[in-house]
Amino acid sequence: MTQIAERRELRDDGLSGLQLSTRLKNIWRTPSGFFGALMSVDHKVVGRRYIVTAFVFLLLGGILAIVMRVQLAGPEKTFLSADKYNQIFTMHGSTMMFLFAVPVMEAFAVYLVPLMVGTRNIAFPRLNAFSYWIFLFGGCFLWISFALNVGPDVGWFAYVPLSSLQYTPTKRPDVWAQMITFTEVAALAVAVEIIVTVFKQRAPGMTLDRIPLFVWAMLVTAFLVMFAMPSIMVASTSLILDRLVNTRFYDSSSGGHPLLWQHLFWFFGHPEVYIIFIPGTGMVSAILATFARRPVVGYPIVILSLIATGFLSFGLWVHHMFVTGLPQLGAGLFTASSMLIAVPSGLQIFCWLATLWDGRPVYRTPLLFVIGFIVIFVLGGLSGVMVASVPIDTQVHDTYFVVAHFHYVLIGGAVFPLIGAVYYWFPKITGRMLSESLGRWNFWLAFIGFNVAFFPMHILGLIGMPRRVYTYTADMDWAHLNLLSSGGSVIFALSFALLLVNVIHSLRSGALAGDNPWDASTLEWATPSPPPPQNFDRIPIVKHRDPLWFDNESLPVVAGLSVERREVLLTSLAEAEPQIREASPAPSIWPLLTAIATAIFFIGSIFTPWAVLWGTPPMAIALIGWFWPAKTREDEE
Ligand code: HEM
Ligand SMILES: [Cu+2]
Repeated sequence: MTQIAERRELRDDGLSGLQLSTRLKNIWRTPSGFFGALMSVDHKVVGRRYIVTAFVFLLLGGILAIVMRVQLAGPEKTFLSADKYNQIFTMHGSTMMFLFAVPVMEAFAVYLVPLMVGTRNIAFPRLNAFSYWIFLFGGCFLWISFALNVGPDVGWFAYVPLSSLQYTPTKRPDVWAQMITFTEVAALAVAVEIIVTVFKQRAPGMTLDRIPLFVWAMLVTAFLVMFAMPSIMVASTSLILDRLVNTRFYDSSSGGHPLLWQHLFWFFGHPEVYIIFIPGTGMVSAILATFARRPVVGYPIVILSLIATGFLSFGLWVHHMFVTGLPQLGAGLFTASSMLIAVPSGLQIFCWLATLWDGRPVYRTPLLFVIGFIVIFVLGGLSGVMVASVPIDTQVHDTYFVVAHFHYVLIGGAVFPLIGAVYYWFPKITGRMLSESLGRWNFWLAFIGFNVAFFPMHILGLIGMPRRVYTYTADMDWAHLNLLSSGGSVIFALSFALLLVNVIHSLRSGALAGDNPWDASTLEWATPSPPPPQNFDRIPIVKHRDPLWFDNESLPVVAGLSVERREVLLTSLAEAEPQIREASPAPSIWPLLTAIATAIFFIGSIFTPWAVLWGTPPMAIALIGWFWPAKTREDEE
């Protein structure tokens, strides 16, 4: 304390524009060089890495999808063996769910949420870096195992007893189970960061009812992650224990129960689809407001729907288990709750339609993807309400009808908004625009390709084709529809190739974007594109839900933050009143080292329980390095 009194620290109110900007840049920048890059704790650097890595996994998962569709294009093809097919559909489903869909949404949040709430970095930036590394190692671990022919082959939900030691004595289910642990640790870390960033680091004046809808969506998602992920980590860890040290969690002959697996899995698995879909709705709301040229109709309704969806999503997991012989009352209850959740989703859709109706829509590529989303997602919702009914589900369970249904909701509900989001935020992230004409081609190929690929699967399911079969005979009459579906898949895949071409072309020679190319209303567009390391030279004061539309000339700002060290402004939870200036951690190599130690621990414990013992000291050492107190001044009021 005495030191502080001795010398006045330099604050941002003592500097002019350019001086301030250069000083802040120096304090907040990521160290240069390869080693420096490994130390980065900048949410934009980590977010970008996260997004690119998740898209690489989309590419890998997509290649597997095409490989499956080649095998199924005609009867009795021998392109893939049954064993390879099992590994491939498991790898496809697991990659898409755990390495693409959830991480990519979190990645966008890591990049965008701090910008949107007007702060300089995410909360717990080192944890953020750790989260990325752990996700990367988990993904590589799964794919390297697959390359070594120990890729999991028990389906993306790895049901026992199939995944038990008795029926699958290889290491394949262990690989799956540990991949889960990696990715869920990463997801939980990001969830905590998002919640704290939104609750404590919003710009002054951004009261709860001025938070952008995308941020609200990510906040609700973060809570879902916190409550859902532990369930599957418990499940996968007890599976490993059963397999490795002979516990009997899932063994009915010794008092365990195989259905315990299904309950634990789906208590996570159903909220999981909302963990993927709710961020999609946030993207949709952001894009719609900008291109309909008006705020989304019914802001409070949308938020309440998000929260209601979040709560309800934990009350319907048993609809995945209708054919396990439930008591009738239970089946009725879970049918009702499954249908109930269509209500808040429907409300949101009406709010979006009203926004379009009442706005002056500009049909640029991001908006096209949003409209594609509405059409496809509603179709997926319809087949969803169908399978919520026990008699229908009993009929179509484990058929291609279900494969059609969940691709409609997953790709319609998450991938379409996501590609729209790529077109929308790419200029902010890279400083360059994507080509609009390629974008239109991208959209139409995706929309047509998707429907041709997946609509016929409904019919295939209804005429009896089961999922997870590696081939079928000619006399089944499934050949034509399968061929059609495979053709559609190729068109759909081409649309992604076009996106890649567009991205590469734009990175080389795209038009420069400027700060706010779409004339959008939220704070991320108040920064240069791409944003500088400190995000904002001066922290804005928010007086309106759409600050850039209503305070357009010059945003009011707060002054008084240090320009000698990394500092963020903490504000109160509801009213966002300034409370305290807090130091924000500097770059560090320890998150990476901790992640390496953790990875060795996780992978080692597939082979021997002793890994838990010898795996701990390196982690402890890494954590001590991570938390070693640096000399920083105390936080000030
Ligand atoms: C190029 C686009 C895609 C195509 C052509 C495609 C195709 C397929 C096919 C044919 C199956 C069924 C395999 C079988 O039951 O024999 C399947 C399963 C699955 N797909 Fe996709 N898919 C695509 C994209 C996606 C995306 C984006 C996601 C998630 C976000 C996803 C999630 C899943 C899941 C969870 C399964 C279940 C795997 C299992 O049964 O264990 N797919 N996909
Ligand atoms: Cu469900």
